Amino acid sequence: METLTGKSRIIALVDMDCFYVQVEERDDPSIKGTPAAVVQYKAYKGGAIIAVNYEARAKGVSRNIRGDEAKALCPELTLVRVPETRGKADLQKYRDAGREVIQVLTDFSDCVERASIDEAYIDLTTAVEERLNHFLSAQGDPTASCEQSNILKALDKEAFTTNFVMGFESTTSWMDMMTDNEMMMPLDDVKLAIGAEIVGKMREAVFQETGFRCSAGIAHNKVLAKLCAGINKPNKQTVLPHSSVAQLWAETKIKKVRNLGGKLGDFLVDTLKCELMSDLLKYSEKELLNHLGSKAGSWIYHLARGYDTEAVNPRQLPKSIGCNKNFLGPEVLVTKDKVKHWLQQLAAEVSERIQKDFEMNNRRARTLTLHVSFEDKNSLSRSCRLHPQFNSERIRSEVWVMMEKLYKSLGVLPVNMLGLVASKFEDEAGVSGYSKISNFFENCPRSESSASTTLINSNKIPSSSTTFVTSTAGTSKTLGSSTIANKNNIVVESRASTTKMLPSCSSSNDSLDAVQPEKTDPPFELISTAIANETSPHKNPKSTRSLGPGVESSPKLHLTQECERCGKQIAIWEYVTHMDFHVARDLSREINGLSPLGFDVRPETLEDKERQKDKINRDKIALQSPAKRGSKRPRGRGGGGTKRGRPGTTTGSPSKPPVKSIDAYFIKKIN
Ligand code: TTP
Repeated sequence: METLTGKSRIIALVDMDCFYVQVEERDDPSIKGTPAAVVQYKAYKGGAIIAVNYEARAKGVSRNIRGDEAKALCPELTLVRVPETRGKADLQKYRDAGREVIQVLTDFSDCVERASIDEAYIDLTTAVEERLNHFLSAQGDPTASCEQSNILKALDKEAFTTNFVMGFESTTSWMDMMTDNEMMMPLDDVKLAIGAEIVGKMREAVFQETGFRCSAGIAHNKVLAKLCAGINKPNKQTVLPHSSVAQLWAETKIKKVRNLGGKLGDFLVDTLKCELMSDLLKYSEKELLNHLGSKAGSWIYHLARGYDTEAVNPRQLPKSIGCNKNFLGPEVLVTKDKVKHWLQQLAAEVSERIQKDFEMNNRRARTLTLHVSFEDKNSLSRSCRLHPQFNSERIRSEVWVMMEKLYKSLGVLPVNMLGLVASKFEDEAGVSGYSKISNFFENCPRSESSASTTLINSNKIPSSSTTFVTSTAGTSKTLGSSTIANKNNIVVESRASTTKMLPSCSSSNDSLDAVQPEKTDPPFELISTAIANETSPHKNPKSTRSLGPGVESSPKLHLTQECERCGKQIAIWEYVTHMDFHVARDLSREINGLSPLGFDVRPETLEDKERQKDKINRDKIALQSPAKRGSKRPRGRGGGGTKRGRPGTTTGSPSKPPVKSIDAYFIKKIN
């Protein structure tokens, strides 16, 4: 039942207010309180505005205009330019600032998912339950509902000064309503109130620790928490009791909802004629299943009623480190020399950042992916293994080797985007699925230079792809692949030679690491088809037929591996190809300004949920690995090792028991 309702979870989404401007204001306090905006590349019409503070917004300044126009609108406006290194925007200080915030959030829950450079989901369920039990056991009979009103009265009112409750005039009227109807008081709402108290403390701690203000949403799932966070800004938080979902949905356009910004949302709007989320209620579950298939249909049916079960995946580090550079109009790169120059700049940036990441997090990227977009709108990516002893020089030459190979097969085409992404991180200690699985292949030769190429059209994802695989004693080879090349179809040309499995996958991203704001949705139907065609040995008999002797008939060797992107069990010899597909799809979305997160990651069945839980547990264990515990993490301003005194935390010990930390924030109340 809980699977369907999902009301017992308390999820928060914390979103920093006008983040880049706040970072600049902290660097230069003289601009605080005055209109300010951050621009990138000031040369053309005063630069592209990428962040605007609320003082400037009040004067009509927005991201849609350029710096010069903004100045005309608001002459007192300060325009701060993003630093540039090697001829391109250098976002490192914003990334570091985002890390500082995440660090504070992890004091409150060990289930924090960094969702973008300035946003994170926090599963507060355990923290709330522990606080609830603390109150109940301190007050006698834990089942008596009358005790619940005492809990509400005991909450720290100071934590609610910037709190709003959807559907209620004020937080007080919500709480009064609950205490006046003690017998009817939904425990879920009491939990939300406790969650809101924790979030109030958490936002204050973020301010005390970093100097940054943020807003938050508190609800029973990620979709609702995300929407709520945007309702009252800046420096406010909004709670959504389940009873107010109908009100929210009556005001919410479908395309604004997380994961509905893309094709699935288009289908609901254009074909099912639903503009608002509440319009979806006119369809029965059966009708939605008929229109959308079981997975999307069921998800939409439940979401329309305010239910969603997607887990918060504890992840504080980006899955990939990458950067890119666009060359538009007259800047398009037409010569090899120019491409080489820019690739060297990108390689230098990536190697600097992965080196820093290694020092801070004790993990190494194992895959390097080159993304190239051509003027004719085609895009292409090529990956290679990163040598464990990577250095800047080595990366530069690897990148150029990949580019040369592309030139060899395609000729010299004008390039309008170059991107470089390091991904598939492994803990230095080697505690990873990779090392465990690779034990099955101990005797196999490994190729450090195995590479695969994926060429995609910028507007589509693979509609079909057939890969022919052979496998001998654990070594798998892709012998060839079908390729379809035209303007509307993507070419997936898999040329991997000797492959080995990797447990993780890359999600390429320009400036925001792998954690982009989730603005929109991937093309749902196409993705499903592509995954089905491309990855399942059951659905693609060609793959299984061509396996070497003994491989298919040895189920005990666990010859499938769960894809951490879509949760499917993938034949291990197809894992690399499968991951290439995800990379290609991510790139396609990125180019279209979409989220790298896929609808296909949504847990749907109980089995999916169990898998998700297992994964969370595994992730938690991984997070507590000795390598991680010993790693250095940024603290305080500037991301250095210094740390200000905080209640309940121990200097130099990044893995703290979260509850102990939380208790410290409530110390006066508890004692
Ligand atoms: P947002 O969270 O979208 O916005 P914001 O933090 O500036 O403002 P708000 O208070 O409304 O949340 O983006 C976070 C940062 O990401 C933003 O400060 C700058 C950067 N960014 C870009 O570089 N380009 C973009 O197109 C957007 C939307 C954001």
